[in-house]
Amino acid sequence: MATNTSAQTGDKPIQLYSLATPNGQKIGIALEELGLEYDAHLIDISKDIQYEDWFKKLNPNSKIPVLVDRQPPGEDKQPLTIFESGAILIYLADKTGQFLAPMGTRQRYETLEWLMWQMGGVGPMFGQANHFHRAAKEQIDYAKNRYLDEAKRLLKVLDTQLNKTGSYVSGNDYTIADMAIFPWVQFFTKNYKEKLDDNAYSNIDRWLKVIGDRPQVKKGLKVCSKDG
Ligand SMILES: N[C@@H](CCC(=O)N[C@@H](CS)C(=O)NCC(=O)O)C(=O)O
Repeated sequence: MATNTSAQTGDKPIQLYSLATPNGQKIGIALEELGLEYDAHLIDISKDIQYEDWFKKLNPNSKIPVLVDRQPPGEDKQPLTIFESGAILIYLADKTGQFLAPMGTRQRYETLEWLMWQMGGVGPMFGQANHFHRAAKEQIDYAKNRYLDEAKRLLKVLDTQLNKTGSYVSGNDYTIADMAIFPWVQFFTKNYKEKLDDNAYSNIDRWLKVIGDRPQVKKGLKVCSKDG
């Protein structure tokens, strides 16, 4: 099978290598919200493109998303390559001064706390729940229950937090933490609706609607989608 040896590139300042999975969608949403110019390159992980040498040079961990910025801030004008969706969100927020409060403010660390909660909890647990319920070659009840229970617990934590703030995840402002959590929670509550208690997450329902109605979010969710 012929494989690419170098990264596809376009002429925009930012090059995004991604796929419209929840981890990829976070970055599509952020780029649309920030109004930045970018070229989007679809990486089909079902075809193992992430294991090709050119991609491993961008991310040695062989996972989407990856972002290359040819116009990074600061003295060093060399292109900046960055992987891990949480790191990319912090980078874009710092580059533009939007959706993350400035250094030293309490608000910044509250947002980062919830961003890390998504990266260390929601992503891995929802991902494993989905794997054992939908993709695993064997049916392993222990694993199915363990990850589904943990996903439900995390949803309850989020619902309680949204009840407390009455608006967005880390307070009154819409931030990169909302952008990171939204695609995973939307995916999970849609696909596992029959396994979740009815009306258990009314604060999440409100928040999903507010964010899901944003035109930038609607557009961002489709970036690098296989459906075009
Ligand atoms: N912690 C990483 C997770 C990225 C990740 O798991 N990406 C998946 C798609 S959602 C992937 O590229 N999987 C390909 C593979 O595992 O081979 C991030 O948030 O960027």
